[in-house]
Amino acid sequence: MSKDKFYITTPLYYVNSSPHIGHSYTNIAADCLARYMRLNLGKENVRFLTGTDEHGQKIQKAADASGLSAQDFTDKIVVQFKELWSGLNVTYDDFIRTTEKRHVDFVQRSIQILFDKGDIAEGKYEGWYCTPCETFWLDAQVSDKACPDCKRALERISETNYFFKLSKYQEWLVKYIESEKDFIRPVSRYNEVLSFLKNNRLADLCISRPKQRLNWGIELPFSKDHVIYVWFDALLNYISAVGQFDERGKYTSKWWPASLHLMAKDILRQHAVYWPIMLKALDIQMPKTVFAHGWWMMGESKMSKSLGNVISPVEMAGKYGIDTFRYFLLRDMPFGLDGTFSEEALVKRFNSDLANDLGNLVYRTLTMAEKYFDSVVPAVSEKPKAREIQIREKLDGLPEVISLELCPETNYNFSACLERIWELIAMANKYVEEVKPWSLAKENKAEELKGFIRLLVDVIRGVALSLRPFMPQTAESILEQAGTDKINKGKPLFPRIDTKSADK
Ligand code: ME8
Repeated sequence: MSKDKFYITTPLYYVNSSPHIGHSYTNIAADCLARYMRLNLGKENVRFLTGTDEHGQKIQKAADASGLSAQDFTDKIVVQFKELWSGLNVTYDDFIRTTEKRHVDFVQRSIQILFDKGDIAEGKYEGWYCTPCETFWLDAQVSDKACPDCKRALERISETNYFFKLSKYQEWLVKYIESEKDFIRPVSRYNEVLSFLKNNRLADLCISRPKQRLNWGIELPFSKDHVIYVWFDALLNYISAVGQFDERGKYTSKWWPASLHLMAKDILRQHAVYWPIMLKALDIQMPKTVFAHGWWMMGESKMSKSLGNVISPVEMAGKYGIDTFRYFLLRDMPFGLDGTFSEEALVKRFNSDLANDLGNLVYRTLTMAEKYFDSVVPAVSEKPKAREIQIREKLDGLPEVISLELCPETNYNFSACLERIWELIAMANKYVEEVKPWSLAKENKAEELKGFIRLLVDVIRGVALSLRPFMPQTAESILEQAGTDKINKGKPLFPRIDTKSADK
């Protein structure tokens, strides 16, 4: 794919229970980048894919517990994901479910290609299995019959299965990663994967499950007794959604290779080891970047469905507003690091960054334009003061600053972008205090007052334009109020939350 196209993906989330803040984080980040790229490259050159991972033992167990068939259960939960994304203004271009025919057919074709070329072979598996993680473990990796990752009880299994020859491609993968510095980001994760690959021999990957143990999955085209391992099925979505194989097994797509696969660090290994090897074996190009962000924590633990310590994004966005929620997630935790979620921290940011800084600047600017100029936006000053020139320089530089922060080299630093925008807001608010426009008015300094108000209007317009990918509703609302020659002041954007009475 050329540089003027952008294809971004999120993980396909398991539908074993409702989405939480962790899932909304990845999708809001992806949405922010997709919106940003649409503004820069044109809507038709951006593809944003999300969806749901619906096969496997974990889903089967959740369906059993709910008393529904697996299909009915997934049909029910998938609605919650779709509603959440529209409720958070997440503008995906395509939503793929791994139970859809387009995906099922594609997966069977892929696996047949790999089988025919000898990269998949039958073998015997004897060892441990962790159902919540859907992961096999060897005797040597296990103590106390507990999963080395999640510490929950393992099951002992012995069965005939099919194995994908990961080991055959290990050396190639090491060389590839070494030659492509942008392939895994951030750098800490790059180093982690590389050192794992250099210090461990990859075991071949068991890519089937006997139907007697699990039949909720895609059937192996060359064995009626097996379904395909959920990870092998799910990863292929990134290509099944955007292209197809021709009769000779050559893959073609308008969008592939992906520009960016987003996820958290929990599933980096699948994306940075299994996935490139699967693609290589299928003779398909590598994605440009695999980015693993950090975790939202609750105290000391990761927020997770299986730990049951989740906070509902629907509740947070409902209570504080969609853009407040988006702002908080993108601003509070640098992309790539972990962070602790707390409602208290969210309210604090609301009151300081949104009510005091942004909301205040917009409201006071529009109020002054209304009061002093009858809502008509005055002309730019012909004799700007040094401080005004400085503020304008900061304003004019914003797009460039943001473009430098939103790329793999700088780890898609949403937080830094917002920080830069807020520096401008702070400069403008401070300038209002310094200039004291009410005294300019009193002293009849009309020219100065005009230039001053025009500068502020330009600042809030520029802030709104820069905020479009991050806080789309807020940006639109500011532009509706201040975007044209005639000001159209609305209500304050972020009325302060009274924490004292909220406590009571
Ligand atoms: O792993 N903090 O699905 P999943 C930040 N189906 N992000 C979090 C998070 C947290 N506490 N918890 C979850 C799967 N996430 C597979 C993926 S892809 C082909 C198959 C987000 O439902 C984050 O993006 O467990 C993480 O990688 C993903 O949800 C895991 O979602």
